[in-house]
Amino acid sequence: MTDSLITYALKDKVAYIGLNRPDKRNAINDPLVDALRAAVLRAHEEADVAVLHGHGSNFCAGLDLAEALARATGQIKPPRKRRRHNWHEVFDLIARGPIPFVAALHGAVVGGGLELAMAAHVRVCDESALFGLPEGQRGIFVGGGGTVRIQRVVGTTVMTDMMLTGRLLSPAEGLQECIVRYVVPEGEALNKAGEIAARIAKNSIETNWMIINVLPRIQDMSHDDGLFVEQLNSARARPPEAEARLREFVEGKACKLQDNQT
Ligand code: 1HE
Repeated sequence: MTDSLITYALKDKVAYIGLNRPDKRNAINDPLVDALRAAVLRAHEEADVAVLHGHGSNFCAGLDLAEALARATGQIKPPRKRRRHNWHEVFDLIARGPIPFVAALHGAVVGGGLELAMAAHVRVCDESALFGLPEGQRGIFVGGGGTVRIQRVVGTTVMTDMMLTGRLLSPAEGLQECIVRYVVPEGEALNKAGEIAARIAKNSIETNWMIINVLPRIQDMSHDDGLFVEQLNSARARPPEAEARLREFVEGKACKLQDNQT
């Protein structure tokens, strides 16, 4: 599927979803969010892992500021009834859906673009990446789940600094703050993300689901509740796929952990 705003390709069990509005630096407007939702739901159905990337020289310049201005000046009418913010809905489909997402980042990864990236489970960037939250300069506030998702990863101090100063973080700083886990030479982020996705696709689908759905929920729980939920899930993880995988190891047919090095 290639529509004007989002590209979609399925390779083996990995769906590649590309933001495709390079002339506007992949800024996110409502039609792009709608197209992203359709692509994510399609990947949920037919892929075991997805890679999120941006076409052109940037991953994403965040909220479409022209659309935001049109909304602020009443050229775009607000909906008659309140409903869930469409970014929250779509980013949560990524973050808490049935399959892991790997983000391949380069160029500007700012504002809502950073919020989108942080909805992915593994993030890779190349040396051209710059991470920022320039909402203060634009007179707006984060609205794509950043207060929850970004703040939990980088902490209040770093996020407050990013928002108050609008300073752009380098790939090395991104690594230090766990915004990304891998930094690769310029132009290599998509390849690396594809490699990581292919590896994740070899895992049990059930364990992948638990990793991305149980871990963030336990993070919000008390110690006691967390251990309880862990027990429920580890008990559930056994048959039937686990049995086959455990047997494979016991019979010496499983791949060695040394093969996992990147
Ligand atoms: C845009 C946008 C956009 C570019 N909305 N149109 N985001 C920002 O504050 C980032 C704003 N963008 C930039 O700072 C720069 O564009 C970039 C550093 C990303 C790239 O610079 P550059 O020199 O490669 O491109 P450019 O010349 O600035 O922009 C090219 C075109 O993209 C130009 O349009 P044109 O018709 O004049 O060619 C720009 O207007 C357009 N463009 N970025 C709309 N963001 C739900 S809360 C989330 C809150 C936020 O996301 S705040 C962060 C907003």
